[in-house]
Amino acid sequence: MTLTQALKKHIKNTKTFGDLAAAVGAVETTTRFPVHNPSTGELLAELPDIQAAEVALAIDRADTARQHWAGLTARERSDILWRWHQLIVDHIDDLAAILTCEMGKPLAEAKSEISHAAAYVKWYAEEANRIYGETIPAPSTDRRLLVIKQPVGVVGAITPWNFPASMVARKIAPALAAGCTVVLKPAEQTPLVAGAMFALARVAGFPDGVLNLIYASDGDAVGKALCSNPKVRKISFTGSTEVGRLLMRQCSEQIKRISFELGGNAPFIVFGDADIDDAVEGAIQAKFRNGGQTCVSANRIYVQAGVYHLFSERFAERVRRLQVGDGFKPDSAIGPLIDTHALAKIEVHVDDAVKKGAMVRCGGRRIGATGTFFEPTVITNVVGSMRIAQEETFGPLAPIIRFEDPEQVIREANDTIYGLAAYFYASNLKRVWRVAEALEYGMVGINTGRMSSEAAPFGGVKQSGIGREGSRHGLEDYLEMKYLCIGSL
Ligand code: TXE
Repeated sequence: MTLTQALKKHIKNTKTFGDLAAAVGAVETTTRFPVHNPSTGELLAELPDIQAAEVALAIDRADTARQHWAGLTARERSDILWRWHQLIVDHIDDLAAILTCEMGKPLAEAKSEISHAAAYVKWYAEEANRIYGETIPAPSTDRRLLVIKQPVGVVGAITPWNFPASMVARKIAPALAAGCTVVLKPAEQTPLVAGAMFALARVAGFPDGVLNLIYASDGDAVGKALCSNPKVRKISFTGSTEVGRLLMRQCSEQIKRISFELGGNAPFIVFGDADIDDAVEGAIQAKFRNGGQTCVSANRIYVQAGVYHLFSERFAERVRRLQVGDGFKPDSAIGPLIDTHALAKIEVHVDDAVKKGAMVRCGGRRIGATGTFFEPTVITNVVGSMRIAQEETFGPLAPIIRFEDPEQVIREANDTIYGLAAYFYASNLKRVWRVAEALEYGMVGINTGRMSSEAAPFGGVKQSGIGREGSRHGLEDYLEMKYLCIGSL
């Protein structure tokens, strides 16, 4: 059976884990949990539901493989990463189809995510060769002072369902390039594309034990097993701030290294001097990509009074044209929400805003009885006391807030526990610098609604996280620094 056939079988026929278990290097067990297609409710697969004892086995495997992997040359690790990258590119159609099946996003977006995932693997295949140390001018002639970089060790990685392929690549590729071994637990809603990527990694030639996959429905149990095991030296997590807090407490027991990418509440500010058509397109990108289920989604759209009506009209008009439907239909721009909890949350946010005086300009309701579809929604007359202005909605709901004073809007934009991404549109250069520097966020998009790149550091400040992913900074998070002092020369 070819790999492509195996992957197709994995999602189409495999109601039991079957022959792909060996191919993906996943830990096996007898209990199963189901994976459903959110567009149709169809059962896609039943996967092994790993418990704590089996997590310990996976950690042992990663720990045993650690010295061999770290002992290879950077070039050898890089070559395997390159092969993995090429295999991901070669199987983009299958991987995208698996992703759309289990997560629901439109096929074109799924393909773009797979390309993005491949770009991370390529980037870190290159970076693997550039892990440099330092020499330090010594205070006396009989000594030499050096700094070398070494892998952190076994990494526990936990990923979410909203970008189930690119989050896996963004964590695993730098870890492997640094010489770490990995135990990954993908989100229980979207484990299949991770399995497919692991299958390709096996073909690429990663040695046994370097990559270990944990399929599990109970994130809490796996999290505890990873955090409490002294062989795991670092936890890399993307998900909710609530779980991030919990993991941080658990990691504090053994002072484990952590990288966290958590929730956001991104402001998107349109100043009076902005190009309004550009700002509308940027807001569509920043709000509705992935159906609004992104941590960098524009959660609060502030528009200056002079252009408020013009922007709101054009934006609502553009949103009305967005088609919602099954991700496999070519005209679908927005797929389903991930589950019924997400649907319920967005309905609560709409109701709360309407009760407090906001106006629904378009959308506002769930669609149909099958699947978890919600109309793309624009709400105006929003004020800071409404839940949509304070909490991450994580869905296709765009609240528009009017403002007068540029300094006041900066204060409001910063008035949140989060600090991941912010966006603004303006043309005055003095304003551009002032606002870019004043926004308390890890990433600021200026006259753009899209900024994620493998070449740039992605991550947040405040309660949005710790550390950065992507770029050379993302590699540093998987390296320890060791100071060497050579005496008696
Ligand atoms: O996240 P969880 P959920 C935000 C977004 C969303 C909310 C809830 O606002 O509405 O979080 O989403 C694993 N120990 N983001 O419930 O629970 C879980 O199995 C260890 C933002 O899906 O944090 C999955 O693999 N792990 C975010 C992963 O954590 C645990 C993306 C994420 O699940 C665990 C997703 C535990 N106790 C949601 N509990 C982003 N930054 O993009 C769960 N998990």
